[in-house]
Amino acid sequence: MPKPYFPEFSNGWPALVEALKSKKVAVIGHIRPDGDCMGSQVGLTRILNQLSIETTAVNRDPYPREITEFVGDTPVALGEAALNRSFDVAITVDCSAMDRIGEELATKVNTVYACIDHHITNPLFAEVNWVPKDAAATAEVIAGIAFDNGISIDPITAQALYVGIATDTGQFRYAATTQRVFDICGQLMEHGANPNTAAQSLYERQKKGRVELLKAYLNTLQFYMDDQLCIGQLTPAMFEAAGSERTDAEGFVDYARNVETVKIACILEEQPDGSTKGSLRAKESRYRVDQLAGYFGGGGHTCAAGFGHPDSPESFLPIFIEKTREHLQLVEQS
Ligand SMILES: [Mn+2]
Repeated sequence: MPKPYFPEFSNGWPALVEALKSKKVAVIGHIRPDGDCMGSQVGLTRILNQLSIETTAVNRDPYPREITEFVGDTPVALGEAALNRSFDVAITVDCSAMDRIGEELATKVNTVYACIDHHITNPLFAEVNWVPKDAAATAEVIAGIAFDNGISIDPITAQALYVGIATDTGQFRYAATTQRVFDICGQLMEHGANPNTAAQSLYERQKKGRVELLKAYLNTLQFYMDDQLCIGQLTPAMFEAAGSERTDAEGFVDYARNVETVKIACILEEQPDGSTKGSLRAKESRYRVDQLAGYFGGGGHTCAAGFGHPDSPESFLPIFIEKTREHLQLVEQS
């Protein structure tokens, strides 16, 4: 695929850099950060610092254990430090909406100058919005724009951006995995990204607690609608019994999604306050779980979405099954 990767946004890069000159910049990611969030924050923060713009990656929550090592010597303010950090300009990365940065940070940030993202439901809430909805990862957007502008990146930046793309594409399996993704990853490797060491850190250092949690989670899986819908459950008690933490459940929904007959998979997770968090996955993009999540006030991508609901999982379950039934009928008719 010929460059430029993102012509519609890359032309705006020089103006963005100009606007940030001599400002203190915060590159803010979403709560409960994942690989793409970390990779995008680390990547953009390092690129801006390289251009002598004082920039820090700011996140309400710390990064999960598996991805912390990719941060290297990047300036970060995470958790408590994020709330105390002062800055002039906010840029959000991988945030589908303003509230994804978390309530605590949102009260500090009045306006977001630039929003770089790839979520189909993004309402374009910043002054500058770089949100190509066909991109597989925010890290793909950042890497592409950097390469379009001839920026040379260091190996830590390249590896972090690579991790963002590798994780958000489900290791290059999801529908958004285009030739552009591979071209950009090839260019990231030229700059020092290493798929093998990345994969070892991401996938081959699982804690025993995660496997214990997985054992319990698999026992909760239930099938509905002629096995087209699979729902799993997680509770605070399960995390405690397994000696695991919230981030250990990352990817569990795929065990439900990967069943041959399943079109839509879901985890209903009981929150400490008794409410429900839903994580949705679709086998194909036409099943539009972003719309299904939207019925409950959530959003996301066509194949991966989420929502929160005030009811307990137990009382919400029949409501959810009924809505999914209606939704799938509409999809099949269209
Ligand atoms: Mn992402």
